[in-house]
Amino acid sequence: MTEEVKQAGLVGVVGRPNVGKSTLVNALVGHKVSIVTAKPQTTRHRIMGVLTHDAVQYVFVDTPGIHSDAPRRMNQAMNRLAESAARDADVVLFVVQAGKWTEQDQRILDALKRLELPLGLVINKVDLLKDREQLLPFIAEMQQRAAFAFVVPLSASKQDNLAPLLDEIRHHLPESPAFFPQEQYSDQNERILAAEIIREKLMLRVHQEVPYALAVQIESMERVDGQLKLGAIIWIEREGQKGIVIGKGGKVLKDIGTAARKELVEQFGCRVHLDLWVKVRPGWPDDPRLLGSMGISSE
Ligand SMILES: Nc1nc2c(ncn2[C@@H]2O[C@H](COP(=O)(O)OP(=O)(O)OP(=O)(O)O)[C@@H](O)[C@H]2O)c(=O)[nH]1
Ligand SMILES: [Mg+2]
Repeated sequence: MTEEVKQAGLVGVVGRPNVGKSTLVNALVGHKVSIVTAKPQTTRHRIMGVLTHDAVQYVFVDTPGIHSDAPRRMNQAMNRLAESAARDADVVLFVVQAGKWTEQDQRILDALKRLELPLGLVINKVDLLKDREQLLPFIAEMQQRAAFAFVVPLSASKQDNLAPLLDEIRHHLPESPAFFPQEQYSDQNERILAAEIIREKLMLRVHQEVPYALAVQIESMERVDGQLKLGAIIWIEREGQKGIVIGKGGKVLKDIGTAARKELVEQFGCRVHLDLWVKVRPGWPDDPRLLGSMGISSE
């Protein structure tokens, strides 16, 4: 039974890289809508995760982590994406790590305050605190920094204390019909979803050696006799990175393909045939055309 949605709105999820924004959105929505890795700068798109619950539709907008050291076009585009997602929101969640405050956090907070929108503070990763008693002074310190509409300490990865956050958010969402059909939990099209799944497996496997200079582009996608046939290009910046991504006898690329295919089968619910190619394009993170074709607008 679906019940009529009476309240709906956009919830911007903003913070520095690696604080757990995507983990939080996935946990709140109850589906993996956004990829997660232990490395900063995992999210590159603005991704909507939708939760429809108790006559309320929450549209969470996951964003790339904002970072001030952004010399490349791609990084600047990511920062702008995050800023515009915050501007368009009905309520903004500023995500920080429990017990940790950096200059980067301060800069983001200063920018968010200027938006004059309801701003909630999410203190994530409380499970990492050695001593829970550290939490109260940290909350008090945060409340000195801004007049937050609410403060919720939680653990996104342990799914601890999520319900109180939804409750707080609900108070700031306008009366509105639903934006998305109730069963829909993401706004991503299948091409981006497929590319993201492959990029996650790639990052998990070779990020150490090829930091940040990785991108995945779906070149072909068709359904043939109930099977999804995908052709994807892995873009790297330098010829020297090819050997790392492909591996001895093609082993690394094969493992990435196997891991990606497994998750693609789960997500798309059908058999999947995946072809991966590795190509070199020097300076791709500065190439507006390639960024555009990957759904990253650099304008
Ligand atoms: N211990 C702990 N780890 C967490 C928690 N939430 C997220 N993480 C981990 O933190 C790392 C970063 O998580 P992401 O969700 O990718 O972080 P993000 O803020 O989306 O990062 P970017 O997309 O790079 O900006 C991953 O290794 C997560 O598993 C938490 O509540 N507790
Ligand atoms: Mg992320």
